[in-house]
Amino acid sequence: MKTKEQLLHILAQFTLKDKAIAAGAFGNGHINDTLKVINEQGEAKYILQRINHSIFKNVDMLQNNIHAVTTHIRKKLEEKGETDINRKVLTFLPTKDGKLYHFDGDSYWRVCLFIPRSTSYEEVTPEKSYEAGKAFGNFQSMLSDIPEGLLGETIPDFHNMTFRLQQFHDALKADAAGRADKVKNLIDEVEKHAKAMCIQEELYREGKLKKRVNHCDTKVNNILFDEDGKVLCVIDLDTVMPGFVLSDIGDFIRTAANTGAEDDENLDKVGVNMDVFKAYTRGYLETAKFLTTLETAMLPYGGRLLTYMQTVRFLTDYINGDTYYKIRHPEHNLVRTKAQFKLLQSLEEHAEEMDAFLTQCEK
Ligand code: ADP
Ligand code: GN1
Ligand code: MG
Repeated sequence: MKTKEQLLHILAQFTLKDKAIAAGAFGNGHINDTLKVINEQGEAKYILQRINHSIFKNVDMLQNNIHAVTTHIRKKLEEKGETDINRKVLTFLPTKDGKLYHFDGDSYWRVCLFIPRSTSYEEVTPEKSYEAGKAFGNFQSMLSDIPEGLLGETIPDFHNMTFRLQQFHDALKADAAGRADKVKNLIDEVEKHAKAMCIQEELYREGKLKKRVNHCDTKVNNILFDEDGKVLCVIDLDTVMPGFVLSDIGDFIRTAANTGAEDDENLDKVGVNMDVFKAYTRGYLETAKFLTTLETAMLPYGGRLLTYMQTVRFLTDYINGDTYYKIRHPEHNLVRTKAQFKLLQSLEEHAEEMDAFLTQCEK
């Protein structure tokens, strides 16, 4: 990591109103480095992020996407007569030479306003889940009329299950870390589920599913809530891009409707929290009015799909020798894989109950 002086020098490249005096690590993300920036009065004023350039290879596209998305949403909020808009959409600050990011010779940096009196959670109550459902449905609705072709795929094939399985098979073939033997049972489970988990791509080819602009990382901690438990803002916009709509219910169910943690070592704790699932679905259906009948019917499948996809992605990274996700110990990706797979099993056990709930919602 950079020294304090280096970080302050990076911050000095941006058009900040307040003088930055310190920046410290913040949040639990697996990809970028996020820092909270303090002013002379000790108040949090900015978020500084080092973009993970080995994952987001086209930083221009990435930052142009984010600029287009935040500008579009800001305009919608203004048209609706919303107040306190700087707490309801992220505000990125340009550099002194008018760029959307700063390159310091080896890393790419960006700065946005810190949203005051906001909190993100790793776990939510059904009440907050309902609010989150409405927020993500609304986020997708606001972006539904963004001009086609304006947003690029910041990570090509990001939520393409067929592609993720291809990467998994490539990892198995190379077995770079010599770990494949050790995880034979998990590999078998991945294979058993593979066909059923690739139906979105098939339905798309048949013209039955369309692509929409999605957030594609609707983890529970990518929402900021205010003091009253209401959603202020959807954050972490790196992966907002065209894809399949199920992504944005799937990742929330995967992270918020889990009675355990994403990397729980105690698998007995891992399982689906049906109250959180139901609350999210109710909220989401209220604002995601654009859904087709087929997409609506597939919402519970979205939870299983994203949990399966994450199982495959963590296992692939474990087999590759931990080259993608930040890890806190050598077996972290394996622990994550097992916890995700346990959640998948629980989601499968509750599939009928989820379908029945959906039918009831539609009446
Ligand atoms: P990552 O890619 O590392 O997940 P995020 O953009 O999600 O990065 O930020 C990590 C955490 O920092 C979030 O979960 C949230 O708690 C906090 N955070 C991010 N942006 C802001 C902001 N503008 N204002 C307040 N808190 C923020
Ligand atoms: C990563 O950046 P973060 O921690 O919100 C990942 C997501 C995964 C998630 C698993 C760009 O998200 O796709 O679902 O970890 N982001 C990227 O927790 O790969
Ligand atoms: Mg995040």
